[in-house]
Amino acid sequence: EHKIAKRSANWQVNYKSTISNSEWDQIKSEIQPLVTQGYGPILVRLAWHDAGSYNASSNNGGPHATMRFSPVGNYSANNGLSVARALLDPIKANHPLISFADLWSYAAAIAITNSGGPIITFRPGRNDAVDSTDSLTPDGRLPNADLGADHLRSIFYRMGFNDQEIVILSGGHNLGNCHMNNSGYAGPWTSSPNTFGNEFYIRLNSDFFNTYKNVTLSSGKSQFNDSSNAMMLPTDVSLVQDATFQGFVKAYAASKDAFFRDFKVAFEKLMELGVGPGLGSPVETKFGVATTGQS
Ligand code: DDH
Repeated sequence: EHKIAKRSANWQVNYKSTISNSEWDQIKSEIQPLVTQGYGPILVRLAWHDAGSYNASSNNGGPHATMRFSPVGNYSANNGLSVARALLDPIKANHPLISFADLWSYAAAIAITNSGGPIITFRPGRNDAVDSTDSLTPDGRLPNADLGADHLRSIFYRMGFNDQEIVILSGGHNLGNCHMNNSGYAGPWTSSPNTFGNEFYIRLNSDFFNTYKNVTLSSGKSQFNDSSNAMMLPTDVSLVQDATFQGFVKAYAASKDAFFRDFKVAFEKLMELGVGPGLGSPVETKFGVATTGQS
């Protein structure tokens, strides 16, 4: 952690002055086909797992691309994310000045922005761990899907989030699927897993326990499925079992606008855990729109 802190100041100055607006736009155009081919959700999961290693009280962890190294890359929570890293590696090779951590975060912001979600502001300047001991965080910093509300609180409070932000960020599950080979869970949360909306909350809020049944999969994992095999994890279900969480679920089921407004803020905070101030000006995330903010 200390190596990162000592290196960051000069590194950021150098970095911000060397990537031009047109190069940022080029990077975005190379990420675009990954999103249109349906990889948006796994790119979001990659950036979230990088940032979600943060510990606010010790100010260590956070988005420094430690997953490139063992042991972090081999933590079971990160199963399957080598696929996402491999998709982005050629873009890093074309643009060696961007850090891995920024590339992952930029790809996630681009995926959400262009999948029907709110416009996510991306600011560059995250530095990369240089080896397996640099910024190393212990296993167990990401949520365990088998557990409940107390566990979610201990994991997300550690990152510096509150109860409302736990519910907001869990809305990441408006995108994507569980894959038996990665996690032992299976299926999408919504009817359109490549479109970001508020369906996750609408489902949790509509007579959930009569619509979904608890099922045990061949992996031994227990999840909740509806008749079309849309799924919820035990941790997702805890969002309606806990009265405080449930209030926020109701609010976001009722208003997609409220969810988008709050998700934008919370996701940007997640992507910047432990790395701001010192980040550069925003870089455009919307397809087909040129970056003007970066000099
Ligand atoms: Fe998640 N997530 N996540 N998640 N997540 C999985 C997939 C995806 C938990 C467990 C799982 C967030 C919070 C939690 C995304 C985004 C976010 C999978 C399935 C599991 C398991 C992986 C696989 O089998 O391939 C748990 C537990 C929590 C929690 O309790 C809070 C958050 C906060 C986000 C976010 O975006 C901010 C996305 C996207 C996916 C879909 C990936 C894919 O390949 O599709």
